[in-house]
Formats: sequence, structure tokens, C-alpha cells
Amino acid sequence: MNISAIICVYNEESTIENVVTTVSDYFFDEVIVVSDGSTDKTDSILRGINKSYDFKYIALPENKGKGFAMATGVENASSEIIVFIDADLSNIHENHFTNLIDPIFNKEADMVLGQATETLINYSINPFKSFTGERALLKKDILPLLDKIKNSRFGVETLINIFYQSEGKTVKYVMLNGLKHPTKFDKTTKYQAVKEFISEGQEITLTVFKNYDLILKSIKKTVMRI
Ligand SMILES: Nc1nc2c(ncn2[C@@H]2O[C@H](COP(=O)(O)OP(=O)(O)O)[C@@H](O)[C@H]2O)c(=O)[nH]1
Ligand SMILES: [Mg+2]
Repeated sequence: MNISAIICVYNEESTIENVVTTVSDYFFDEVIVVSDGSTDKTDSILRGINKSYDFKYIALPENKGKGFAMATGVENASSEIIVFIDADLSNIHENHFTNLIDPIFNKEADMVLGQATETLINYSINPFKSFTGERALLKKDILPLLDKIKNSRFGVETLINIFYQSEGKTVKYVMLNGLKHPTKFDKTTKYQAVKEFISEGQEITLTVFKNYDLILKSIKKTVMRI
């Protein structure tokens, strides 16, 4: 089975080069980078490294949200397996990719969610762990969800998670040792970070309301199992 890596980026000029070159050096069959209307140096950095690194670069003319960027990546992907990787990571290493892919290859899981160990919140108590940007899955499984993903903005991870639950699919968590994922408070001012948390929370809540049918379906599945 072939593997496409998809990196969605919005204004990550300090980390994008290292993430894209590390991903491109790994033996993915295809690497797709989607810039979501970035306005900082991200775009010029990507055009520069695209001369020596072989990846498909898609620059969306305006910011349409994380979900739209992810869906655009999937529409342009030619492999059966998709690995999403956020653009704001540091200490990223080849082992992290192997950890994400192995359970899919070995048919142990339908979707693998990676947990960066170097974050503010300890993994075992992190209520946001299913919102991770590092995930591996089969393209055929999310194709039916693409239209919804496009409009979900930051609700995208919640949407994919509840869809997998409603379909009764197996989800596995893997630790990505040493990987550093900054919080919004590391990336921007306190005021802006709080603002982003609130709007992200609203987008996630909206996703839950809009997809209540999926939640009911997964509750039914769980109840039938008991
Ligand atoms: N903030 C933001 N990030 C986006 C957008 N589109 C793509 N991304 C990328 O999605 C990833 C996650 O975004 P981030 O703001 O770090 O969210 P968090 O990890 O949930 O705190 C990063 O790699 C961003 O560059 C967008 O519209 N807004
Ligand atoms: Mg982030």
C-alpha cells in the first residue's frame, strides 16, 4: 500500500522548513503541502525548498480553515494510506512516522492518533488528546466525509473522531516520543491565544451539534455491545 503525507500550514514560518524537509526525506510515496492562505514567510520558504525537495505544493489563495486545507490535501492524494502531520512541530523524527503507519500496515487499527510527548499537558490527563494533528488513516474511509470536512474548520478532528466511532472503527493511540507541539500560548500573545481557544471551541461545539446523528449512531453501537 502506498502512503501520502499531508502537511497543512497556516503561518508557521519558524517551523515549516524543518517539518517539510524531514517529512520529504522519509520514504513516503508522496508528500503534499497545503498552505492555507499564509501571509507570513511560509509561502516563500516553501517555494524555495520545493526547488530541492520533491513535494506537491498547493497554495490556497485565501485562508479557508484547517478542515478545508486537509480536504484539499486528500483530494490531491494518490495513495491508499494518508498521514496528516501538523506544521508547527519541532523535534520531529522518522520514528514518529513509523509509529503512525505501522498499526495501519499491520491491520491493528483503522486510524492511528499520535501524541506528542512534549506538550504542556501530560498525556494521561490530556482532554484534548483526540484532537491531535498527527494521524494516519485509509483514504477510502474518509472520502465519504470530505464535503463535511471542508466546512468544519477547527472542528475537523472532532468530526473525523465521531465519524470513526459511529462506524465502529478501531482507533489506536501511539506516543510520539520527544515530539514537541507548541500550545497556542507559545505561538502567540496571551490575548490572541485565548481568542483562538474560544473560536476553536465554538467550531468544535458546532461540529458536535451538526453531527448529532453520528453521535447517536455511536451511542447505539456502544449500547448494543454492552
Ligand atoms: N490556526 C490555523 N491553523 C491552520 C489553518 N489551516 C491550517 N492550519 C494548520 O493546522 C495545524 C494546527 O493548527 P494550530 O493553530 O497549531 O492548532 P492546535 O494545534 O489545535 O493548537 C498547524 O499546522 C496550522 O499551521 C487555519 O486556518 N488556522
Ligand atoms: Mg498546533
